[in-house]
Amino acid sequence: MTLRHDWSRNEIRALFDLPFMDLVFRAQTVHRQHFDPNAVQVSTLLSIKTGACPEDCKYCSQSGHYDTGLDKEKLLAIQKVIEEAINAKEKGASRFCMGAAWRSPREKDMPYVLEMVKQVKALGLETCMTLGMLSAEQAVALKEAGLDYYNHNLDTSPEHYGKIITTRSYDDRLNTLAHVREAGLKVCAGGIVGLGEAREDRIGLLMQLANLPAHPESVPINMLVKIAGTPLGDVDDLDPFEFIRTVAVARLLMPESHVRLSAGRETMNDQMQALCFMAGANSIFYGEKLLTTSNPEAAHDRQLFQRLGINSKQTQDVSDASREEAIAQSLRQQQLSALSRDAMASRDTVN
Ligand code: SAM
Ligand code: DTB
Ligand code: SF4
Repeated sequence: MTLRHDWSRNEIRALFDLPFMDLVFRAQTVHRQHFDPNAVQVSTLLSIKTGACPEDCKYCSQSGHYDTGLDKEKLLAIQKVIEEAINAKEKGASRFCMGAAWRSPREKDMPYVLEMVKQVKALGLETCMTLGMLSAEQAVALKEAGLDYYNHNLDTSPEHYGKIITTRSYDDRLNTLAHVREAGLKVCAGGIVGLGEAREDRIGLLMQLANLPAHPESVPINMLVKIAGTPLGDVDDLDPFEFIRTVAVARLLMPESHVRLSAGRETMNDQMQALCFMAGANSIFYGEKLLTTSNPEAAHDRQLFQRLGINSKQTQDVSDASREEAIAQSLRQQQLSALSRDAMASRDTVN
C-alpha cells in the first residue's frame, strides 16, 4: 500500500463521520495489514528539567505564565537520569523519553543532554527527547550522540493554535520537525485533544500530520490532562468516543506509524483503552509518572496487557530469558562454590 500525503479535509471529515463500528473496523483492518495487532510498544518518560517554562501553552503545568503549584527543578544530574533509565528498562520499557520544559535548549545545556543520550543508549534502550524547538545543528548533534526519536507536537490545528499558544508559531513547530527529519532522526509528532477544540480542529491536526513530507514514525494522541491554575483547567470533557475516533482516523491516515495512546490514560477505564487498541493505537507511556502528572500503575498496565493478550509473546520471551538467566546464574554460583570448596580442601591438605 502506498502512503498518502495528500489527504483532503473532506476525506478526513468523511472518516470521522462514519458510524463508530465501521470506523473502528476499518482502522483495525488497516492496522492488521501493517502491525501485529497484539503488540504494543512501551516507553517510559522522565522530566529532566521541570517547570518555569517561558512558553504560554494554555494546557501545561510547566508554563511559567500560570500558577499551578508545581515544584520546579533544574536540569537533572546525568547519574540520576541513568538510574531512572535502568529502572525503566528493568520494568520492561523499550524506549526512554526525556523531556525538558524549555522553549529550546541553550548551547550550554547541549553537552549534558548529549551525554544523557549516549549513556541511556549504552544501556540498550531506544532514546527519545523532547526539548522544545531545535536548530538544524542541534538536531544533527543529537543524532550523532545516538538519539533515535525526537518528540515535538503540533498540538492542534493551525486554526485553533492561536487560542492555545502565542509564544511560538505553528511554522516554528514545522521548522523544528523539518530539522529533526533532515538530521535523520525518527519523528514523534502528534497533538492533544480535549482542549475545547471543534471536530474540524481534530481534522485539521491530523491533516497536517498526515500531509507532512513523511509521516511521523510515532504519533502521540494526548487527551488533555486538566491542570488547575491553567486557562484550560476546567474545560469541558471530550466525548470518549470522539477520542477513539481520533485514534482510528490517525491509524487510517498514517497506516505505518505507531499511534501512541499518550497522556490522559488515567481518566480512561480499561474498556476504553482496549477500544483505543482496537482502533489502532499501538504504543503507550508506561510507568507511574508522565512528565509532571500521574499515569496508571505499571502493575495495572501489565495486568491489562495480560487480560487482553497484548505482548504475551514478548512477556513470554522475557520470562523465558530471565528464567534461563536465573538458571545460568545459579549454575555459575554452584561452580564457584565447588571451586572454593576444592581450594579450601587443598589448603587443608597442604596445612
Ligand atoms: N517543552 C517541550 C515542548 O513543548 O516542545 C517538551 C515537553 S512538552 C510537555 C511535550 C508535549 O506534551 C506538549 O507538546 C503537549 O502536546 C503534551 N502535553 C503537555 N501538557 C499536557 C497536558 N496537560 N495534557 C496533555 N498533553 C500535554
Ligand atoms: C507527548 O505527546 N506526551 C508526553 C510526551 N509527548 C512528552 C507528555 C505528556 C505530558 C502530560 C502532562 C504532564 O505530565 O506534565
Ligand atoms: Fe513549556 Fe513544553 Fe509546557 Fe509548552 S508544553 S509550556 S513549551 S513545557
